[in-house]
Amino acid sequence: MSVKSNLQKARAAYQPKLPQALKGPVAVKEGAPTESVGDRKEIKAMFPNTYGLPVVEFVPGQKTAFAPFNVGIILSGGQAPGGHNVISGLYDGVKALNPENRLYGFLMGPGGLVDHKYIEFSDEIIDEYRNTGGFDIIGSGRTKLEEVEQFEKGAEILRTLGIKALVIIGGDDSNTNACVLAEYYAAKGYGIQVIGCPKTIDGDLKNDWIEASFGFDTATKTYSELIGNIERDCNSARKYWHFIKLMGRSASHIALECALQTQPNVCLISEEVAEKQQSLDEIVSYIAGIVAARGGKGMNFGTVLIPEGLIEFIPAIKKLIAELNDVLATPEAAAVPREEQIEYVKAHLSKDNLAVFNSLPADVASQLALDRDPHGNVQVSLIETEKLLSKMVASKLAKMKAEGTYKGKFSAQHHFFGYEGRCAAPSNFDADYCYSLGYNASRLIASGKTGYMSVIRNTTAPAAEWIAGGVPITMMMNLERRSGKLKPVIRKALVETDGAPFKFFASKRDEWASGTEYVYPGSIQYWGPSEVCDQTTKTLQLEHA
Ligand code: FBP
Repeated sequence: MSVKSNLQKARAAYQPKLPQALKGPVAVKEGAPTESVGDRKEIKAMFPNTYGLPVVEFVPGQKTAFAPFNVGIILSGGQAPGGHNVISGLYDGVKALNPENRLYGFLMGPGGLVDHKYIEFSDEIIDEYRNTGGFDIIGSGRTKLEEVEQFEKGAEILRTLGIKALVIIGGDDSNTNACVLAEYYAAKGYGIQVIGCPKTIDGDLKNDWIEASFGFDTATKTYSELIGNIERDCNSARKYWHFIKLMGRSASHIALECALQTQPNVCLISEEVAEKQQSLDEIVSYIAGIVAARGGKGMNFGTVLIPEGLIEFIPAIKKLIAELNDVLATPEAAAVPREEQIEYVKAHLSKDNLAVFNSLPADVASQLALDRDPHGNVQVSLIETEKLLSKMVASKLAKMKAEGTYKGKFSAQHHFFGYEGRCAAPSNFDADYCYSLGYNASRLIASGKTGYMSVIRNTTAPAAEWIAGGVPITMMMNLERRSGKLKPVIRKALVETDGAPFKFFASKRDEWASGTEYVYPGSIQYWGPSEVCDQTTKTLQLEHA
């Protein structure tokens, strides 16, 4: 990196805040044995060495001398702001335990572990990346670590480098794999610990113990800045309806948080669509109704937020995807040439699902049928739901016009915000939170833990009051159907329609639909009054109010 922006230069000097308990030597306070969130008997049988471990909390302790040890780290899955700070926190944490300790980074995700591609971090490398966005320090990847051969290849390089613990930074799937790896190494008696770290802008890796996955704060603030700017343009020109799709593969936390920050005219929440068993037509009618009502008052403009994963939550399409996943999971399907796959799929779908499949626009249907990520998920970021919906709204309005129930004008603009926020320079919250997660991971390693996720709680309080510790990953698991098989996975946190953030939104949305109540959050600020620079997300505030 040769030329740096002035912000980068100034930001490099920022010293992230740590919870009080991590500022000196720590002692471990252990809770009671834990149980998984579901399918306890089965999960216990699958994880005999890492099941039932206690939740741990770090409290101030006595200074202890540690013999030198080495640690490895992997960035897994989609980028999220703050990843570099997890690494710098871990680096500072292991060096504080013993300056001879070494930290290695495996390149381009879990694949780097298997292929033995790595670097050793130095002060120079770490200092270059402190408080910066992105994962480019070592790169990330979506290779799924699940085969014994991969585990053994990993163990080979970990032994060669004298690594006693591996930290995997990832979302629900990657942390599930971290737990499987921890269990494998424990069962084999390899003496290699594995620690997970909760990352994803999607915000769907959270539960009673994980208050937020890192990156959610910065990404939603970045999208909200952009949405606010669009709203202001929209309210100035008064001639467009802006359809904005927001990343978040499954859960609608990002869309909901952005709605809370910017007060758009419409925000769809996939989980509500599923709960109310809404059809695509009902969703379109809902939006068209709002467009018509505003048009009736001469307001032919507005803003619609659409969660990326919406399509998968529409019950009829959800059923179709579930069957498609099973149909596509067979070796026979894998052998079918790509150009013949649509016909193959059609020949193997049940009658009802085939009817739904045939009713979809051709590009959406082929997107659902063809592309999967390495975890078997539909690549919803490639489906242009914002265009699909606006097209359908336009035809509904044309019909309403013909019937005399709509008199306005409708012209749409489309946007998709995802990549714009995944590598933004971390907000103060993410910079502090991530640094603390990494530093905390070094303490979990030093206390001999494996199969744990690094957790920092009480995050709506000032950083000094944050609670640091670890939660056994098995505690968050249940069995789910993936690629046609029941697998142990971390339960994904979807938006809860009886939760405080959704309830607040639901109490306001009619007002926001009929009026023009836009809020313009502006860009993330790193210096200035605390109420501008250090605010957590509205979601976190409402959940902890
Ligand atoms: P992770 O769950 O791995 O953090 O990634 C989340 C995400 O940003 C989703 O919001 C999005 O659907 C997906 O990654 C896109 O990933 P890719 O760019 O690899 O297609």
